[in-house]
Amino acid sequence: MEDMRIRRAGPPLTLRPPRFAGRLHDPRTATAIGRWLGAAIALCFVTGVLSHYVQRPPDWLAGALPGRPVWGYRVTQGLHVASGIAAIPLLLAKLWAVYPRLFVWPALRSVRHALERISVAVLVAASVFQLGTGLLNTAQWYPWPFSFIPVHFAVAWLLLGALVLHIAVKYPEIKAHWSRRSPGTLELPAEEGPDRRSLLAGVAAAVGAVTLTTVGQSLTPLRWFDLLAPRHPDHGEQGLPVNRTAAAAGVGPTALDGWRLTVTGPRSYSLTLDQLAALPQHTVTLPIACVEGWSKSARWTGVRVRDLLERAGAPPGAALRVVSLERRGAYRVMEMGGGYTDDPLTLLALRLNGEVLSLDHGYPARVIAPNRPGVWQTKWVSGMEVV
Ligand SMILES: Nc1nc2c(c(=O)[nH]1)N[C@H]1C(S)=C(S)[C@@H](COP(=O)(O)O)O[C@H]1N2
Ligand SMILES: [Mo]
Repeated sequence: MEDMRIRRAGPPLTLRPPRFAGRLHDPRTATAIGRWLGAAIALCFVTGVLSHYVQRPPDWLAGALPGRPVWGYRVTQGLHVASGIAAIPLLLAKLWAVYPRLFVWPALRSVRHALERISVAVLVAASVFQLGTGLLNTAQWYPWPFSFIPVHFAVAWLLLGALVLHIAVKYPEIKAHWSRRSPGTLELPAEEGPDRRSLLAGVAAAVGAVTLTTVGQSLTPLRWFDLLAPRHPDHGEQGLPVNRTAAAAGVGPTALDGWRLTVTGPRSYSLTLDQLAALPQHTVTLPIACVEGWSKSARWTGVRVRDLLERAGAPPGAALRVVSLERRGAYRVMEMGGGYTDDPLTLLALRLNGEVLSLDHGYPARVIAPNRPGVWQTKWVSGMEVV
């Protein structure tokens, strides 16, 4: 009783949201950062969708995927991971620039305003989710109960939808603040001011720093600066990083006892390693382009897959299923469309950079094909089936 009386006597109790002034939280700053963030997300989305369909093509596409350019997947996946990493400082800066709007009062002014706030909430949640899960995936760390690929793919579309909606809703403001010279609203300062320029320069420096210290994992001329990426192109036996070791895959020397390659088709056969090595050998230079972002070119020597298929009586351009010795694991069985099997660059490789494949690189035989995700460069091959 006493308390209430005293309070009633004082000044009226009102919730006062914090006030934010200055150029760093104004729409011009939000627009300046937002367009770079939008560009990074757009690039990340397009390359991500491409990567998804190359890795998991629907049936109608599987036979049509091309082996050229040989570096195609390396470039699109490198861009996907680089644009995602660059988007992280941009997203943080953008959220910092606009967070005062969390405190707008009244919180909901109209139905339209409520919908706008919900769409921003979805946009922020989807962006944080995509960049967070994507970054952890580059480190092969999956601290969540769901399967990464389908969820990352689905949320990408949610993010795209929320982003398109956001740009549509904000279009008048974006237009007014797009360029320094546009008159926009009256309160827009005519000149940029040192504070905004320093903020934008700081954000650009952060983007440059995270890019420079990670992009060398796939853009190998910059590998000297690759300090922060999980993989370094130069670390790994025979001059190539290893993604999954033989020990991790449960492939030990005993698993190799009596190894033979079995080719199943109209005229099935099997070969020992010596017989395989006695067939015509070809050498190709092709990259492993891992979906996790690292990539490195290497020299591979082995038998052309199309020669092996022809020997099994398969028609040219037949699709193929490849089975690994590995007992479990998502990449034990791989399917390959006719575009790859017919390609003279697609090999069942026995040697890497001039040496017999090490066990970690897939001894005794592994697949190497052009313009394909690393996950499908199957190691420890034991069987090939004409489909
Ligand atoms: N059988 C089998 N093959 C596999 C894998 C696997 O887990 N099992 N990992 C793939 C992945 S994700 C990549 S990036 C490449 C890496 O090849 P490397 O370890 O020889 O560099 O192998 C692929 N081949
Ligand atoms: Mo990979």
